[in-house]
Order: sequence, then structure tokens, then C-alpha cells
Amino acid sequence: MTDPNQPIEALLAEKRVFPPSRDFHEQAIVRDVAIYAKANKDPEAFWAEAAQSLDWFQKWDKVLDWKPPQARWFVGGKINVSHNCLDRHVATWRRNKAAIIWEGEPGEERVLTYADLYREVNKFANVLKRLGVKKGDRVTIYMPMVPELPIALLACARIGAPHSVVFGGFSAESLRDRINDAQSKIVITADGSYRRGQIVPLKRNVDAALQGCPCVESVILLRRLGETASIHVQAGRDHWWHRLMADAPSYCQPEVMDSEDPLFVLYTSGTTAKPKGILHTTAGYLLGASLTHKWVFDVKEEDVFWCTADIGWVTGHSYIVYGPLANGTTGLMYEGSPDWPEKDRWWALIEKYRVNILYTAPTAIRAFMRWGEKYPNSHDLSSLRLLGSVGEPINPEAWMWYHEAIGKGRCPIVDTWWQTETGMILISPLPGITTTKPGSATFPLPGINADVVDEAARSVPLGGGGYLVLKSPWPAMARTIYGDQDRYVEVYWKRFGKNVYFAGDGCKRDEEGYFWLLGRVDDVMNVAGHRISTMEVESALVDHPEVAEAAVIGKKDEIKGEAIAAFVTLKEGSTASPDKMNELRQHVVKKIGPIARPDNIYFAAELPKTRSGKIMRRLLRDIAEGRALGDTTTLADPAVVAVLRGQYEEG
Ligand code: 7RM
Repeated sequence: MTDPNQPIEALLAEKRVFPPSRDFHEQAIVRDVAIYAKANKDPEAFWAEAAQSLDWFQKWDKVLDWKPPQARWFVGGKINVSHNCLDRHVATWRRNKAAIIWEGEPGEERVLTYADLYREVNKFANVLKRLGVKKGDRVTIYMPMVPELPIALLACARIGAPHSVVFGGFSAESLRDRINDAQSKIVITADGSYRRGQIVPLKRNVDAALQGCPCVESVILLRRLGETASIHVQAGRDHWWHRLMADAPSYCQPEVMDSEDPLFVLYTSGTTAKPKGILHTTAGYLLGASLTHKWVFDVKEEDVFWCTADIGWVTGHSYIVYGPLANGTTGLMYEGSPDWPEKDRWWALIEKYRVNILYTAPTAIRAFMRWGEKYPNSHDLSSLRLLGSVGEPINPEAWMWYHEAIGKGRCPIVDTWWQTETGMILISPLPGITTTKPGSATFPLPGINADVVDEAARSVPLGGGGYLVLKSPWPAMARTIYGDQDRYVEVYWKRFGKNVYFAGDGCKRDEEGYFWLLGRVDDVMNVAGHRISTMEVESALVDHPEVAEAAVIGKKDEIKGEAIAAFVTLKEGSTASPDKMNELRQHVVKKIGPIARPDNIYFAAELPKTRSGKIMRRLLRDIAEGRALGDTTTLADPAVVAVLRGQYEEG
């Protein structure tokens, strides 16, 4: 969480500029700056023209139906996402082009051509149908990063069953809540997966989750680990993927979907303890993902594109699966971790597969930076021609390191701002025309109407900071929170009016109009690019029988951006100890998952509160980050802070 009014003169003083090279400009897909003016002049005509790139069963009657805050795009259009990602490619020479190049953490290699992917998706779509999945039914997917994961997504899209992917780093309990919220009848999982040489017990988590999911009828179980995995298979409920596929028919007619039919739900953290099921629909989402993939990454027919995200996050949905496959791109997919077996794994992969475009997160870049240049320098990275960043603000030092150590000064960097809710990149350079500045996501893309406003919703002049908002709809925008339209309106479309989307991020613009994202202005932390709500972690902590009260903050961290720090008061009769601390951390892992494990837990006799009883997180942050304390005049009992601080410095 960042105060949008904090001084960021240091950032805005960034004087280094990187115009596109002549060579890059001349070969770029988008070369003409007039595209911004054209999109501004008539956004609907702009999006309608762009939508010609998709293959429609039936064209739309109306480009946009905008009844704030509800948008419907390409009204009356009929389309299928899986048809667009597969059928139209297999009908051309791309049939035998690599769609997915996959490498497992232990080193296995697989290449799936578009024809291979088409065959597997058709068969798996038939498998789903045979298990009773119908158009509109939700399917929860909890899988490792293996080709069967995109196959499962595309099969769902083919039959019109919205998928809900749950990241493998979430616990059984988190999985259970998401299954129940979506009311899925089917869960797709694997016997396990690999992470840093360790086994991730996906099936065991599913079994635990399903103790509390009466809606689930069947589980499809992929064999990833094989003999080594000791798993339980429940007769009647659990079905092996390979058995079901063995006799599945090889063609499944794609369902004719309405533009506005749901494509998927993806849960993301908000300011309360309950995650929000962000709902995306069909045509607008596919257009947004595919168009931005092509323009922002300047992807050409012969490129190998590598997005290092997990498909459990929106970045993987839009830029591993839907965008690249709609564009007929060859994508690299890697199952494991960057430092396994050695810290050069990514650079080895880039060399081996001649990756041209790399899209990753600042937290990874900062980790590589710390490990040193010897790892990238031991590989041939000359295939790279463009680098992307996403997930959190990229600090100028990391940007410069990425540019020099990885891009060897030759590759433009696209720092792309967007969210689960936006579905597609909204603020980013266009690498053939935008002059970049290290640390700035530069400008809203053509057709995107972003602004920076103050508390009163007034646009802040250039040079000033405030809240990032979007003042016009865009095709890939979320349509609702699954099952909770009121919350959708409340969270995104109230604060600055029902015409204005509130992103939850602070932002400044410099005198030249460059956007500098400052991080969240709400109680959402960004830990290594993962969105985690402070409330979620707090409620996991107070769920422990010995915890009376908990306050959680994101504390600045050199690698992860933010690290989770928790201040906890224990109930009478319980005593603080290092063991207790580990027990509480483990409790959070059990409740939410390893990604939410607090880095630090501080036991306190009391938490600092205002006279009205609000926990003063700002003070806790000051304490955790070792800063001089800010204003404490509203504090009910200043002694509390002194005591806390004393303890903190000791511990
Ligand atoms: C794509 C994704 C969204 C939040 C968002 C921001 C932060 C993402 C950038 C960024 C600065 C960026 N979806 N964020 N990209 N901040 N510069 N280029 O990350 O839903 O998981 O997170 O991430 O705070 O609101 S997300």
C-alpha cells in the first residue's frame, strides 16, 4: 500500500529515456503514432475494426452497449474462443506449427503443434461432456504447469463451461472456498507437481478440500508424478485423465457462444477476507487479450514467446493461453522454478529454445539481479528482442539491469500495467513507437481512457498524483463479481461515480504525461507479484485459537516488493515464543497457502489504535520498516507504540 501523495520526486526526476531503435521501429507491427488519435476519435469504430481479426460465427449488431457501470461488447455476436485459438489455425499451414513448447522441471520436453492441441482439446471437451458438464456449468481447475492445463481451459471454452483456475500455491481450504463459491460439479487436478525438486501434493489438497464441497460430483486426475506419487483414488468420484481420454471421440463441435457468455471466473484478493470471483466474458476478453498480445509484444509469426507466469494468475490466462493461441503464436511453457536445479535455468531455456520475447515480473528480475550476472552471462541470450514486465511497479534499478544484463541494451522493455479485472494490458509502451523511461509504464494504450484523479474525482494536472481511474469501458473489462453484483458496483464503480472504474492503484504523471504507478492504495499487498489482502491474512491468524487480534501489513522488501508482517496479540494464558510464531505461520499456510506465509510475526501486548478503535497500520508499517514514527496524535495510548517498538528492535 502506497500513499499516492507521497513525494516521488526521485522517480519523476528519472531523466534517462530510451527511444525505440530505428531497426525496431521499422519492423514493428505498430509503427504509426496516429493510432492513438484514431482510437480516441471514435473508440467504437476502433474496437470494431480490431474485432475483424477474430473469427465470428455471426457478427455483432452493436459494438457497445454501455449502461454504466454495465458494459456489453459486440452485442449479438456469436463466437467460440476455442475455435479461434485452434480450428482456424489447423485449417491453415499453422496446423503443424508449434503451439506449445513445454519443459518440465525435471527436464522432460514436449512440443504440441496446433494439430496436437486441437486433437487433445476436442477429446477432452468430449470427456467433460460425458461427465455431464453442460454449457454454463463451472469447472474448477487445480493443476500444475503442464500442457494439460491449457488443454483443460480450451476444452471448457469449447463447450461453454466457464473455468475457474485455482493456483497450485493455494491451500485446501482456499480451494474449497473457491469451489463452493463457483459451485463447480467437476474438479480437474493432478497427482502432484514439482517445485524446486519437491513434490506439491495437489491431489491431497483436493481430497481435503472436497470434505466440504457437496457440489462436486467428479474429479479428473492427471498423472504427472506417476508411480512415485502415493495418492488416494476414490472410486466413483475420481477418474484418471488418460483413461477417460483413451476412448474419447476426436471431434467436438464448438458451442456457439454469445459475445457476452461467461468464459471464466478467476478469484483475486480484495480489501475483505473473501476473494472476489472476477468474471470475464467471451468476445471482448478474447479481443483484448489477443490484440494487446500482438501489439504490446510485437509478436511475429516466427517468434517464440515466453510468459513466465503461472496459468493460475490472470497473466497466464491472457498471455500464455488466450492471447498467444488466438494469434497462432509459439509459446514456451515451463513448469518449475527459476533456480532449479541451478540459478541459470531460465537463461538456459532461452538459449535452448531461442526465445525471442520474455514477459516476467519485477520480483524475478530483482532476484536474478541479486544472484549476479554470471548466470545470464553463461548463456547465449542473443535471440531475445523484446522484454516485458508485469505485476508490480518496476524500480528503475531493476529496469536498467533487465535492459543491460538481459537485453544487452538492444531490447525494448514494455512495463505493462493491468489487473485481473482489466483482463488485458491497459497501460504500456508500444515498443515500436514509445520512448520509455525506466520505471514508468508510459501511456494508456490506444482506445484506453485512463486518468489520475483526486479524492473529489477531479482530474489531477500533469506533474501531480492521485488515484488511477478508467473513464471509458474497454472490451476485456470484468463484467461482474461472480454471484455478487452489488460488491462489483461497490468496489469498482462507487468511489468516483458509476461511470468511472477505480483501479485501487495510486499513480503520478510527469510533465510529459508519463504514468508512474505507485502501488495499491487499499489494503491489498503485492507480495512477489501476488495479490494478497491484509484482511485475508488477519482472518487466518485470528482463526487460530490462541490469537486475540492481528494486524497485517505489507513491509517493503528488496526482492518481493512487499513482505508480509503480522502484529499479533495472544489470548490470556498463551505465551509468545519462537515455536508459537512458527505455529501461526503454519496456520496461515494451512488457511490460505504458502504464498501467504508471513515473513515476520511480532507479538504485542496491544495493537496501536485510534480513539475510535481503528488499528493504525501506518504506524505498524513505520515500525516494521524501522522509520521514525509519523503522527501519533490520534493514538489512544501512545505507550503502546513505544512498547511495540522496543520489542520489535529487540527481536
Ligand atoms: C496483471 C496483474 C493487479 C495489481 C495492480 C497493481 C499491480 C500490475 C503493474 C502493477 C505497477 C505494473 N494482475 N501491477 N502490473 N503495478 N506496474 N506494470 O498483476 O490482479 O494480480 O494484480 O498489480 O497494483 O492493481 S493482478
